[in-house]
Amino acid sequence: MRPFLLSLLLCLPMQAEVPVIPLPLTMREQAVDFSLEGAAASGAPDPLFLELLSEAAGQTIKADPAGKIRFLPVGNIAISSAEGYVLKIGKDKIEINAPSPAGHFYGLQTLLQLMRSAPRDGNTVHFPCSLLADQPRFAWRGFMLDESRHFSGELAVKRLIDAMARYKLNRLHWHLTDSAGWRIEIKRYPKLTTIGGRGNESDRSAKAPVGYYTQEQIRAIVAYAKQRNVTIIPEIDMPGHADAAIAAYPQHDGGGYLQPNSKEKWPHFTFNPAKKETLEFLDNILKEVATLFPDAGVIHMGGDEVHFGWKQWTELPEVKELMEREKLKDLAAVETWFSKRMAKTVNGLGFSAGGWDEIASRGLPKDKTLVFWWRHDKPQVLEQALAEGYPVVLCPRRPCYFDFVQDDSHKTGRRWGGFNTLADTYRFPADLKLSTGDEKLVRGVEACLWTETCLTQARRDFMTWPRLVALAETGWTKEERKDYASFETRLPTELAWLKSHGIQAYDPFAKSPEVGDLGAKPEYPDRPD
Ligand code: TNX
Repeated sequence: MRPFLLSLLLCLPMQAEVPVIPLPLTMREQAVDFSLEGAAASGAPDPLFLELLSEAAGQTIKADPAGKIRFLPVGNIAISSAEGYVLKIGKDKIEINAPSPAGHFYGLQTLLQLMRSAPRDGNTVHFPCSLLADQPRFAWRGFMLDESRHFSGELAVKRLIDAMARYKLNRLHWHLTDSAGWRIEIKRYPKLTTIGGRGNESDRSAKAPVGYYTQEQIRAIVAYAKQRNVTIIPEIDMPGHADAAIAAYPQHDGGGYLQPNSKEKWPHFTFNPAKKETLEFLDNILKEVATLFPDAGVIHMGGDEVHFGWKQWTELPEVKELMEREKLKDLAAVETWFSKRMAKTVNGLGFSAGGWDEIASRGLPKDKTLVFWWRHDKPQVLEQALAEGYPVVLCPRRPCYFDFVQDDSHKTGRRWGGFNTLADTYRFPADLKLSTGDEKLVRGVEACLWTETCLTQARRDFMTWPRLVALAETGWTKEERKDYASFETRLPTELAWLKSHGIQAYDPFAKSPEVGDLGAKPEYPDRPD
C-alpha cells in the first residue's frame, strides 16, 4: 500500500452499522466471503492472539509462517498513531498492518468483533467489509477502580482487563489505598495490609477478613494487562484518605475529622504532612510501588479533599515548625509544600506525578505532572489547568463517575443535579467544547468506579457496564463519527459478549432490575490468606 492510500481511506464513507465498538475511523463496505478452512496465523506477536482468534473462529488457529491471517509491519502505510492499524479482508487472506504490537492487538480486536457477528456458512464467514483504517482520538482511554471501599480481587480484575481490551481501553487507574482499606502489599511495612487491609466500607469489625494484593499477584496482573495493551497506573492516595494506613502505623497520623450528625467518621484522615519519618515512610512505599509498575509512566498520588481533614494540622509540632521555617502562611501552603515534596520523589523515580485536580494549583512541573479533572462543578479548575499548560485526563463526576445511578428508577448510588445515563457518558466530552489547543493537552478520558455502595462484584459490574462501553467509544472514535443511534444498534451484541464473559451488565433496552446493595453482604474474593 502507498502512503497516500491511508488518506484516501480516511475519506471513505462510513457504514454506521458496522458491528464494531468502538466505531472504527473508516471502512469500505464490501461483502467478502472468507473461508476458515485450514486458517492459521503468521506474525502474531503473542500466543494470546492465537487463543483469541481460535475462540472467535470456533476452531484452533495455529501459528504458521504461511498462514492466511497475517500480522504485518506497517511498511509504507502512513499510520500516525502507534495504536492504529489497517485491516484488509480478502477472499484468501486477512492482513493487519500496524506500527506496533498495540496496533496489531487492536486490529485483532476489530477482527474478533466482526467475526463474532458475521453470518457463517459452515467454514465460510460473510464479512460485511473489506478494508478498515483505524486509530484512536485520545491516547488515554481509562477506567479507575476503587479497591479500597470494597475489594474486587484478582479474578474480577483480570476479567475487567479482558473486557477493557476488547473495547480498546488502555489505562487501568488502580485506586489501591483509601480510608476503608490498604490493598497493596508493601514488604517494608507489612502491617499496611495485615492491619490496614482489614475490612471495608461496610464492615469495620475487628474480625473482618483482610483483602489485598500480594506483590506477586500485582506483578501477575500487571503482566496480564500489558499483554492486552492495558497500562496499570497505581494510586497511593496522600496526604488525605489515609485512615487505613494510620490504623497500621499510628505514628504517621496527621488527624482527621468527625462529621457532626453523620456516620462519616475519619479521625485519622491525613498523614502528618511535615514529619520527617512520615515523609520517609511515604518515600519508601513509593519506591516499592515504582518497582511493581515499571511501565506505568505515572504514579498517582491522590491529593483530593485534604481540607476536609486537615484541622488538626495546626496542632502538630512538625507542621508548626515547617510553617515557621518555610514561611508558609496557611494550611493550603502546607499542602502545596507536601505535594511538591512527594512529587519530587515520584519524579525522581522516573514517573510523572498524577493527582486529582487539586494538584493543578500546586506549582508542580508541567512536564512531569498529570491532572485528573474530577470536579464537574468547577469547570474553572479545568480551564485554569489547561491555560497553565498541564496535561489533563477528563473524568468529571458528571458523566464519568459510575457510582452515580444510570437510570432514574435506580435507588442506590449517587446523584448530583441528575445522574449519569449511558447517553450522557456517550455524548461526553462534546459539551465541554474543547478547542484544538485544549485537545493537545487533553490526554484523554476516564470513568471512575468508586465502590462505597458496591458491596458485591455483581453490583460493580452492573454499575460499570455498559457505561464503560460508551466511554470506550468516546475515547476512541472521532467526534464527527460518533452516533448514539448507531451505538445502540451495536450494543446488544456486546451485552451478550459481556454476559458470556461472566459480566452481567445493566440492560438499558430491557431496563433490567437494579442490582442494589441493600441487604447485601460484602464479599471477600480470593484473598491471599
Ligand atoms: C469523591 S473523586 C472522592 C472519592 C469518593 C467519590 C464518591 C475523589 C478524588 N474523591 O473519595 O469515593 O467522591 O463519588
